[in-house]
Formats: sequence, C-alpha cells, structure tokens
Amino acid sequence: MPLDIDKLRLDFPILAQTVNGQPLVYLDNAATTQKPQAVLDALNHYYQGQNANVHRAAHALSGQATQAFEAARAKVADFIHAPDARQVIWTRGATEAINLVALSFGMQKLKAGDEILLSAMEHHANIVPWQQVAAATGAVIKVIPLTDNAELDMTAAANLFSSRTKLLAISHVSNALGVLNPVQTLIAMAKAVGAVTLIDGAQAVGHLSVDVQALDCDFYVFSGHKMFGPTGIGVLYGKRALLEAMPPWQTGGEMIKYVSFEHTRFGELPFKFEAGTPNIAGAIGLGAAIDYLSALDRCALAAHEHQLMLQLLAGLSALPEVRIIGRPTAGAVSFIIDDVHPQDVATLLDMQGIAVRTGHHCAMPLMQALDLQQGTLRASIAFYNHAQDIDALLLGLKKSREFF
Ligand code: 7TS
Repeated sequence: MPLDIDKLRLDFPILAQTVNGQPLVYLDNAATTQKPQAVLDALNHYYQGQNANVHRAAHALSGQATQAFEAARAKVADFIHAPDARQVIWTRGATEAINLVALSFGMQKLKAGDEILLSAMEHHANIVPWQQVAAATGAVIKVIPLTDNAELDMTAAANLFSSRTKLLAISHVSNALGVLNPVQTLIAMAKAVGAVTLIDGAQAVGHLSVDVQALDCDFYVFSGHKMFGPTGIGVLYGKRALLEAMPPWQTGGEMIKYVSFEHTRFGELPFKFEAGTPNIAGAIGLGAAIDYLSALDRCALAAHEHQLMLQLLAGLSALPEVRIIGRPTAGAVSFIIDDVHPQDVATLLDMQGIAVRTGHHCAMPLMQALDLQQGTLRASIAFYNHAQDIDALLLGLKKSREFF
C-alpha cells in the first residue's frame, strides 16, 4: 500500500499553517519534529482528566497517572527492544541522559590515563560532558577523524582502540551531516578491548528502527521531541548490570526506599535515577508518539524519506553554486552556497515560509575539521514532508541566488 502523505500530514495540525504568507515548509526536523494530534490529545487528556503525581498517593487519579506513566516506559522499552522496562530511565532529553552517564559512570569509573573515544562529528552534548569527566579524572579524549568524504575514518578508528580505551561515545546518525555511522562495527571494536559503549541516538530514533539488543550497546540515549513526542522528555537505556552498579546522580524524593537523618537507602531501577517529580505528561506524550508511529508502516515511511533525500540531493547537485557536505543518507543534508553567508540564505528562505537551520549545528569541532567557519545550511526531513517541500526549497534557493 503506497503511503498517503497528504492524509498523514493532516495528523500534524501545525503543518497546515502559512508563515510569512506562504505555506509552511518545515525542513528543520533535526532540531525538533512536529507533533501529531494523537500526542497533543494525550497531553490534553492527561492534564484534563488524570493530572496527579505518580507513585505516591492512594487515590484514583494518582493510580491512573502512575499507570499511564509506567505504560509509556514499557512502550519505550518495546520500541527500542530493551529487555526490561526497568532499563529505561526517564531524562529531560539526550543531553541529560549523556550527563547522567558522564556523572554516574564516567566520574566514578574513569581514571587518569583512561581514554574516552569520541568522533569528530559529535554534537556538543556528546563532547562537553566527557570533557568535564576528563578534566576531573585525568582521562584523555581521543577523536575518530573524518575521511575526505566526511565519514568516520574506520582505519583510524581501528588504530585508536587500545586497552586504554574505556568508553566509546558516538552518534548513531550525525545531526550536522545526516550520516549514518557504522555503530555496529564500532561497538564490536569497543567490546574487543573491553570498553563501555554509549550511542547517541538523538537523530536516529525518528528515522530508523532501533534495536538496542541487536546493537549490543551498553547505553543508548535519545530525546522524545525528535521523534514526534513532547520536549522535556528523553531516555537513557542501559544494560542492567551497569545501571545497577552506578550510583544515583541526583538525589531527593522518588528515588529512595528509606530515609533517616543517619542513613538513606536508594530505590531500585529505574527510580534510583529519577529524583523528584518527573515529566509525567512528557512521558505519556512520548508513549502516544510511539503508539502513533507503531500504527504506521515504518518501512514505508523510511522508503518515502529515502525518496525525499534522493530528490533533495539531486536537486541540490543540479545547482552549480551549491556544495553538499559529505554523503548524507539519513534525515539531514548540510550544504553551503558559494560566497553567500548561510544565515542570509536562511533569512530569505524564511521569508518564503521555508524553515531550515544554519550555523554550526552544535558541532563546532566538526565545522573546524571541515574548515566551514560560517557553518552550513541544513535541511532536515521527516516522513510528513512531501515532494512539494523539496521543490519549494530548491526554488527558494534559486530565488535567493538571484537576490545575491
Ligand atoms: N545529540 C544529537 C546527535 C543531536 O542532534 C542533539 C540535538 C542532541 C544530542 C541533544 O538533544 P537535546 O534534545 O538534549 O537537545 N540536535 C539539535 C540539532 O541538530 N538542532 O537542534 C538540536
């Protein structure tokens, strides 16, 4: 059954609006995705009919809220094929999940001379927390460089792994280049030297089916808002033994079993890592996003996105002044236009109702490695984009070029 994109677009009310007098062309999905009506309804339903705190009170609403909140955790576990919902820790997003691992695992386990292996295309969220760990522990950061095609240099990577490597932290899909990284191979290399692995799946979950057991990674992190869920909710998945061995990173209510002034006993997984009132609505909204996605044919969505990527890459390649950065395959395409500042182009596109992102995409070291001082323009797609969006962008770029 071919996808009926026009029909699917009706599920996303925001897409129907005009911006600057033009139909909205939303191509900034790597920054955040739009939310289907089902997610908006779930948020509304919770606040209108179930709002109560979870895991505490002996009343009906609290019971319902707790049930919905924990059901959402189970949906996430299914969605990423985690063996047990207790291995799904709620966080504010990918950034907080990486910080959790950096503080609770990195700060505790790493020592002077240990090596943390990152890549040249990481988002700042997967760089700065490790720098903090390195500064505090004396661990050393090593960086997998890029090939001339702006892909990970796997030969260099193989040479960087050693018995000193204690942690590999790497993005599944690059937010700035739209490159799908060979994480399976890198995880196997890390395992061969006994290193722990963290995969930053922020840009993957909205596009690919993720199976944390097949990947066999130790940690996997992502944000709900990049997969059609609300902002302020994200996930840390971890292997049970590692999570069990890690100390809490924040303390207070919700995460304890027993407190006296002399002694506190912490709760079990996952609560040990969830101090304070959580983002209940966010979790329920993310659960609704998963229900929504699961009811669609994800293979057909991926095929449609692939078509859009081909259309975009072919269209950009046909514009002589445009240079595509690297070899994008998933979600996002970064490009520059000769002699024109990306921000100027983006402003002209915005006047035509077209939303793209410009700049360093929170990946300054990547821009330095590629010698792109002004950053790039980035168009990033989701399954609700249609061919007309790509046509509009390409036409918008031609018009911008005439302007400069
Ligand atoms: N990791 C990657 C690969 C990302 O793309 C992002 C956000 C993050 C981590 C952080 O996610 P957060 O939800 O905790 O902020 N990336 C982008 C982007 O490309 N444009 O805006 C945010």
